[in-house]
Parts: sequence; C-alpha cells; structure tokens
Amino acid sequence: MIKTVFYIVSLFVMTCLITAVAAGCSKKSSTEPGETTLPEADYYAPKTATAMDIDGLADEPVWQEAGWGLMDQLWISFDGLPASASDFTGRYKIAWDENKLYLLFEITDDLYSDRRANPLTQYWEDDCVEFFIDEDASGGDHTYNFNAFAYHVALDYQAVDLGTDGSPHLYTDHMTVFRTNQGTKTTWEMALTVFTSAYTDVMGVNSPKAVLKHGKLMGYLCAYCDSDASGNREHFYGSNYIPGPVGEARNLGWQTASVFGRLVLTEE
Ligand SMILES: [Ca+2]
Ligand SMILES: [Ca+2]
Ligand SMILES: [Ca+2]
Ligand SMILES: [Ca+2]
Repeated sequence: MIKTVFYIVSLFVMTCLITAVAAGCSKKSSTEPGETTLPEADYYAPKTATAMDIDGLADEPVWQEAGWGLMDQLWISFDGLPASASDFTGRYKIAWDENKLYLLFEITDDLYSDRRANPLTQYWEDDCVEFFIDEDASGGDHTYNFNAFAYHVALDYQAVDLGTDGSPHLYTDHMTVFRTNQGTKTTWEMALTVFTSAYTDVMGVNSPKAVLKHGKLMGYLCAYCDSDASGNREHFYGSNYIPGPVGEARNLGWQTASVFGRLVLTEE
C-alpha cells in the first residue's frame, strides 16, 4: 500500500517536472537562434557589404542605406547666437564592418580656416571635425585617459586628442580621411580603427581593438568647431543635446563620455 502511494506521488512529481521543463523550453524557443533585440540608440549604423574607398565620395551602397544624423545642437557660440545655415550646417552618417567604423560628414562652412601650422597648438580654434567615441559605452571621465577618444580632425587631416600626460598628441594613424569640396560644402569620408580603453601611447596602433559586431552599443558624438574670420572657434555644433546654457556648460564632451549619444551597429 505504502509502495503504491509512493509510486503515485513519484509519478505526479515527474509529470510536474516534465511540464515545467517543457514550458521553459517553449519559452526559450519563442526567440529564434541569433535573433537579438537591439538596444535603444540615437543612431543605428548599417554594415557595409562592399569594400570602402575613402575618397570623399559617398558612392558606396552603404552610404545610400545609412540615414542622415544632424549636427544641429549648439554647444558654444561666440556671440550667444546660432550660426546661419551658410555659416555652418552639418550632418553625418556612420557605417561599419569588422575592421573599421566609417564616417561621412557633410559640412557647409562659409570660410575654411586653419591659422595654426602646428597641429598641436590650440587645435580646437581651427576648423575641425570632432568625433568622440566610447567603444563600450561606459560613460565617465576620459580627459586624460582612453576610456573614450575625442578626435579633432583638422583640415590637413591631422587628428589630435589629449594623452595621459595631459598634453595633446597626434592620433592621425588611427584613421584614413579624405575630403572633397563643392563650393562651401565639404564631404569628409573617414575609416577609423576603434581601440578599447586598454589603448596606450607606447603600443599605439598595436593596442587592443574593439570587437565590432551586430548589436554592439557604443557612445559617440559628431561635432564641428567652426572658426572663421576671427581665427577662433566661433561656433561648436554637435549631434546630441547637452543640457545647460549655451557655452562652457555644454562643452563637456572632451572630458566626460557620460554626455555622449548612443550608437548601435546593425547588420541590416
Ligand atoms: Ca567613398
Ligand atoms: Ca563658418
Ligand atoms: Ca569606455
Ligand atoms: Ca570655418
């Protein structure tokens, strides 16, 4: 009798377990293998299926596929006023493959100004495209470390950021850049190697690189320092809203990645 009761209870427990496991399995199988939900982002960068020619011409198919992002957020203004459309207008596209991040900037600027021959002297006061990248979207301070990079890319294609010694250094070998002109409009095409925070100046381009893949979330900002007749940065425009009054309160990107926007790499 006791044996029979034990057998019935055991059978009941087994049935419950099998049902529970089956329910668990069916829950899991509702997501197809390889299917992922993409994180929320300010920009979704498509992957290029063809090789990129960094020639300042957006004729690769992926540049048709990628959407425009605007660089319409005013961070700094010398007179407190926004720039007119002919003074500065900027927009960007981002794409990727396993090796590089590809950037396209379309900039309208009425006067291209490069007054300082030394690329390390007051480099933010000459016209430059500025691209900020925090490959693991960690946020946080990056002023004198490589938690994130703030590449100032000048008209002569020299790229500058601050090193761990607090001084500006050239990081021109992190990227390939080419620009074409059409009147006051310039199109900048770039291929950028993305390094992790383990980057060191000693290892240079042999430093650890980020693994670029579908669904990867990164921090980023696209910006332009517009210097005209004054020879100084008259306007600083960027891709993302930074709170506070126009001026130094919004000039935080060079110090902290916590104000960066969100960039996601996609395979579609
Ligand atoms: Ca091209
Ligand atoms: Ca201008
Ligand atoms: Ca980081
Ligand atoms: Ca200018």
